[in-house]
Amino acid sequence: MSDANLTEVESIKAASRHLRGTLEDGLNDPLTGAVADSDTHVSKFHGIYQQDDRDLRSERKRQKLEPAYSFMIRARIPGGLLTTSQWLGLDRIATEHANQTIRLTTRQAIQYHGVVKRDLKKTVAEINQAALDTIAACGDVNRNVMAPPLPQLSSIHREVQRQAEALSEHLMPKSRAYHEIWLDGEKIESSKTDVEPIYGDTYLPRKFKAAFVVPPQNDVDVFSQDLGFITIVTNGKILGFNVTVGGGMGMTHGETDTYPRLGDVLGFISPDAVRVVAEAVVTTQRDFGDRTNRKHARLKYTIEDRGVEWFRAEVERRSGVIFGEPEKFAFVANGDTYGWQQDDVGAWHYGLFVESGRVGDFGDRRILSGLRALAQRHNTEFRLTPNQNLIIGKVADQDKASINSLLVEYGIENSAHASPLRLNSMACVAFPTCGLAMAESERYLPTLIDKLDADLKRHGLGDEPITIRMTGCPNGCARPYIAEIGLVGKGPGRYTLFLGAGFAGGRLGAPYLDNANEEEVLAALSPLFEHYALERHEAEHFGDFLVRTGDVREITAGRHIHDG
Ligand code: SRM
Ligand code: SF4
Repeated sequence: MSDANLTEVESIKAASRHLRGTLEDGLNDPLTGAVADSDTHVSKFHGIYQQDDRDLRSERKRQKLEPAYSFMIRARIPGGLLTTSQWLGLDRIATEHANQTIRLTTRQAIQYHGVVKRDLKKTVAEINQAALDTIAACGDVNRNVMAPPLPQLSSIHREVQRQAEALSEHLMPKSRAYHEIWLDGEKIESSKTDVEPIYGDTYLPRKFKAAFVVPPQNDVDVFSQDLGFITIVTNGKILGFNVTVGGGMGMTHGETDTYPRLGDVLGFISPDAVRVVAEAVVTTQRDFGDRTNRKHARLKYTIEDRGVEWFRAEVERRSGVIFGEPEKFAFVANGDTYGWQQDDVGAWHYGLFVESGRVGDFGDRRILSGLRALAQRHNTEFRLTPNQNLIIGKVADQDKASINSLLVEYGIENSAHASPLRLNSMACVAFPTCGLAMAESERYLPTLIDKLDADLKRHGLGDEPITIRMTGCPNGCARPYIAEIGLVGKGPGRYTLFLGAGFAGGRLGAPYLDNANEEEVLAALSPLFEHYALERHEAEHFGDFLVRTGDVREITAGRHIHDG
């Protein structure tokens, strides 16, 4: 492949001297709130995105001011596991340097929004003081490794969490650039002294995502991951993992060669083969992924183009591991579990619903203050979930009552505001911070749910769990293509409606209505709710019903999504 065909980001990575770029100079330039354009790509590998307030964009332009630049910072938290003292550190940073909120993400991590350039270095340093970091939270590398958020529920979950942490560590970039730039680490004179044994000098062609899952809950949406490990348990012990590859959500409206895709099961491996197989998957994608077109650069297209058989053979060759026949598994749901649950050693865990993952104080619903009070009084664990929620973990019997009263006092216990539809909802960030948003998401979905809830109640479906996810653009950050109702932003107030996905994340939804406004979405869904209320089988989920009755086309592979 000639260098001339490579994307601009490839040249930026190559010239960055292992992720240094000219970031330090940019941080020290007081004349602008931004960093150099090329450094906006480099900073992503350090978990940092330059953004500007899109609510203010046109007014600032009119006044001939530079955009209201600030930065989003994402921390890396394998499996979403935090101590309460780490949480208190994160809370302090949100209050002092960001916009007084912490955003729980769809990958069990957290984000800050609104950090201005002069506070960036301090903020990153304080995140590190909380024994966390932001390395590889973004960029063309392996991102936050997900793991089922109830590790205390069994020894299986605890072991899977250990695997996730080890994999996260193994696939971290080895460049010292992060420590030099953000933590005043010792400078390495020549980039040549840095070595990236897994990634090489230009890292991966595109982002890469990995997750572990423990059936029957598919809370991490394992089929949406580039690389997934489905835990196979027999007689209370982990036998090994079925490996999945080639999942991904992003697509572009109107470009039919882009599509969401669910991963394929490659085969079965033993627990000690996780690391070597993961590395072989990553290096195969490193060497064969398309570096000439970022819209075609994810692993899902490498596999789609070359075939699963080819990919399996290549991974086997590189790893020396021969895949066994996949073991049987079954998933029941891709959402979170809520309320109190007790684990195998008697401790309690409370699954707390956090609407769109936004932890802040909103009128009577004071989530930030409530979680602060809780963390100050109780030495528990906080566990971020893959669906933007939080589990208050490892609670002793005698502390349950006090935690219950705090949840009530701060107006945040689940029953205070959550219908089954809302409990199964997710919305991506979108406006005002996301530079790619085409429509509202986090700020709008709650209102739409109010209206849908009213209609569901009218049809006697108020207690029915239905998954609904919204994104402000087709990139799919809230995994909308595997929600029974998926709404994908197309323009201001306009969405493509996807229907018919599986309740457990095993089937993609089909586009049902394009460029629809609220009225059109409600009008399209109401007769489908009515049909569902009248003719569903017992315990049949909405998405399955729509496909069985032919109301919606069944999608058997992502590449067919545009066929209809
Ligand atoms: Fe995402 C880009 C937010 C999970 C697919 N995502 C972005 C950016 C950084 C916009 C940008 O590039 O300028 C968004 C920042 C918004 C903001 O203001 O904060 C953004 N993505 C998010 C989060 C915060 C959504 C949320 O509401 O929680 C999630 C952070 C996860 C984390 O902690 O790491 C988030 N993004 C996802 C997921 C879901 C997942 O990983 O399970 C996906 C779909 C799965 C996938 O990767 O295929 C996802 N984000 C994308 C894409 C499309 C990638 C593609 O292959 O086409 C982009 C755009 C891109 O990469 O060019 C994107
Ligand atoms: Fe932004 Fe689009 Fe992701 Fe939403 S789906 S956060 S609008 S990139």
